[in-house]
Amino acid sequence: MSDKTSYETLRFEKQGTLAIVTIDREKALNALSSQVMAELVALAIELEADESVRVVAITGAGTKAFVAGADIAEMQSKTREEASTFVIAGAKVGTTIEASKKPWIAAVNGFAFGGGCELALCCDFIYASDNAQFGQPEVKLGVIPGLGGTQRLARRVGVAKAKELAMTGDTVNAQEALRIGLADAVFPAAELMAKVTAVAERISANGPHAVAEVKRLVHEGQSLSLEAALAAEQKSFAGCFATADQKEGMAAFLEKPRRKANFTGK
Ligand code: CO8
Repeated sequence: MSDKTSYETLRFEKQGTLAIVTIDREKALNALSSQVMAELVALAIELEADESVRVVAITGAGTKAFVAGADIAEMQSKTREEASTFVIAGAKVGTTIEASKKPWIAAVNGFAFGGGCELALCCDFIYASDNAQFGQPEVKLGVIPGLGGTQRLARRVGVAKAKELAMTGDTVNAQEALRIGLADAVFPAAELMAKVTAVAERISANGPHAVAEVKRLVHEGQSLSLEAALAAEQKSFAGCFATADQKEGMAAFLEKPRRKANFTGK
């Protein structure tokens, strides 16, 4: 695993089985430049290959912003073709996180606007600090959300609420985000990373193959019929019985005295 010097716009650290990725452009409120997006994909691929990492959290440097959007200064002069390249680079970040076998938690520690809100939506769930704010203000700039704000947001908060947010560009605070299902939990800012670490530890104690399958099935099921999605779940359930983790998990439960399972992800 490379160290933080490999990346100019990101920092990361490992706390046990949790990798914490920090977008590190505090002066620009951690805006997503092409460089940030390329580095995020490269780091995500590195973390995927690292068996000691079971959960990834992503957050923003400083106390003000998670990510205040895609980099407006970089986008301003783009041609249609250049904008297409830019948005495809953003899409790659989203699909890399979604295709990861590891849970990604968005630790939203401030503004999550535009591409920042959309980046959080690519993660498996969103924990927010009580000073967080969410919004899709792209229409105020004469553009639309391009990293899933018309799609992942609608799937998460419903069609009408997504339209309302993306048409008005209004922002919502953490409590409202919680109420509409955009944030999954809200904590005092000082406690956010401790809560993320705690949930990551609970997930890391579980069978990695099973956790990865939950992620894959829920994600893929969004674009399948219920019948097809349930069939995929049944196939995956049976497949678990060909893993060492199933043998270990059930043996550990049934042993007297009962013991904690020691999962290997095999
Ligand atoms: N891009 C570039 N720089 C930014 C961005 C941004 N999105 N947001 C803030 N900054 C910079 C400011 O320009 C400023 O820089 P400087 O000090 O050099 O002038 C610095 O960060 C601090 O910002 P402010 O002075 O504006 O700080 P405030 O506390 O007054 O305001 C706000 C904070 C409310 C967050 C304000 O900065 C703001 O409104 N930012 C823009 C929010 C926005 O419109 N986001 C959407 C951008 S478009 C987008 O995300 C498209 C997504 C789809 C792209 C698909 C590919 C990824």
